Amino acid sequence: MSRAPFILLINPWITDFAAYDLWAKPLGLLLLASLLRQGGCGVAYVDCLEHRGQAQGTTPPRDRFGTGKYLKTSIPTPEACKGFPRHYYRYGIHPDDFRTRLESLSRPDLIWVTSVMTYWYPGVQQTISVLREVFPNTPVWLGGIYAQLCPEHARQHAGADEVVTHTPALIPQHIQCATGFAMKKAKTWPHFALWPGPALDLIHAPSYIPLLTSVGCPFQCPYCASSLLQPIRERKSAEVIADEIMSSWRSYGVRDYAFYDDALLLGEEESLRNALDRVSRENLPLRFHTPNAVHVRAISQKKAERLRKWGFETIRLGLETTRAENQLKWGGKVNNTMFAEAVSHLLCSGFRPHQIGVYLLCGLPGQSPEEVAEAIRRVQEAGVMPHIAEYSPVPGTPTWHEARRLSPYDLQGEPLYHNNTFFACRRPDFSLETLNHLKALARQVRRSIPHVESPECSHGS
Ligand code: B12
Ligand code: SF4
Repeated sequence: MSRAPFILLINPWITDFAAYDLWAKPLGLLLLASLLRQGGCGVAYVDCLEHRGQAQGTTPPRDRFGTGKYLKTSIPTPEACKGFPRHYYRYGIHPDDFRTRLESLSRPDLIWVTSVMTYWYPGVQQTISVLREVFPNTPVWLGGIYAQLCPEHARQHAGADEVVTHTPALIPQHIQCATGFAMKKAKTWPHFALWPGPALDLIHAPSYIPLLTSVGCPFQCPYCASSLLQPIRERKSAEVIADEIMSSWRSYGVRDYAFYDDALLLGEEESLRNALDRVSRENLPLRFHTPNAVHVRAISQKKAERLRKWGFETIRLGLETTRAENQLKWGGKVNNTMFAEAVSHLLCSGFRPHQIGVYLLCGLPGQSPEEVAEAIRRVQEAGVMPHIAEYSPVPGTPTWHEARRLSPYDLQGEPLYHNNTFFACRRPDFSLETLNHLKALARQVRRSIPHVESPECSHGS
């Protein structure tokens, strides 16, 4: 085929014990959509996680800042997790809605399915099986984080014709081999900094906008897959970042923007800072959120003041632990003095305590419950909000090998055991009950933090 192919992009269902749309859009797929369009391909997009559903008859309301619940259907708990004391759900639209949406499209030449958490693979399988029913003759490619972290599992179980794990640089060539079509602007694909912004027009009624200004991270924390997924650090220019933000404001009028960067505030002087200075001069009522945590070491007094002036609303800091030996072992990126200073700078700059959340790792191999409780207390003393991040063993990371040795579950063969809620690294001295107790303790501390609205920043409406 040498005519431009028509590619159908799919954001699959999530299957999990719990899921909440905490500014979670399939950003990778939306970026690919823009690259494909730029290359001359036709694209369509179906989002199994859309909030509006015909068959379920309801649309869950949006919470503050555009986040919210997904539609959900109770489904049987997979055999591997039988006996786990939580209900299991498929999150997203009803299968009948999905079929109706697919049947309204002309037959695609290729179908691309993305994937995020490794333990959401049953949602990917179910999505692909419906795609096969409706478009039996169209090749299905699977990419994304599950595909990259568990390629062999995905090849055996997902039901796709191809599991794509190579870098985006090679995708245009791959499309040409499959369809005969030579993509325009193929030289853009290897360079994230040159990519167009995500195809936001494909999202139905966006309530927030996902932003990615950089890829990669200069740290190599042993439990994290950042360097496996994005080995090269690259950042978009100030001009491009500012244009992306302002054009989405003009097109959608949405106030909330969530950054997905792994290292948003590190080395951002030339780009993010100039971009947000420029955006802030426009006096738009924008609110920025960092659900993926920013580096504590990057928060100087000046930076904190700028964050406030730019309209940052939700700040999440990565503290992880307050024990010095583990701070060093887990990446050496933070210590308690840096943490205390960062919180003080943020509070002095006008952030309210409830706007500052602090991620604490919980249940890593070698970590004791006392260590987590101590960290919760330290965050409480600082007067801000502790959030427990239960350990999810991530394939290919250094801690993964330790986790496999320690866990009684087959982490290698069954990605369902990577689920942070399932907590497969539980052990006699760190049980599921202990984990739940620590989560309750953190919740109790959060409830004790006064929720005082901050006055809007100078540029707010
Ligand atoms: C943003 C983010 C989040 C967001 C939400 C993301 C979402 N969309 O749902 C928030 C903050 C909510 C979040 C939460 C969590 N996260 Co998270 N998150 C990320 C992060 C930083 C970025 C993901 C992203 O959007 N990347 C940007 C896009 C551009 O990349 P991409 O999706 O991979 O797409 C590219 C390619 O894969 C490819 N591609 C994608 N699809 C397709 C399809 C085809 C056909 C092809 C050809 C190519 C292709 O092309 C794209 C462009 O290059 C990753 C780390 C990382 N650096 O990737 C962790 C990561 C995914 N998260 C992780 C974890 C552990 C968590 C938490 C469990 C943390 C915790 N303990 O609380 C929670 C779980 C939440 C839940 N509900 O279960 C782990 C994964 C764990 C796992 N076992 O899968 C990661 C890898 C971080 C890590 N620790 O290593 N996360
Ligand atoms: S600093 Fe954060 S993103 Fe970077 S490697 Fe460590 S955990 Fe991953």
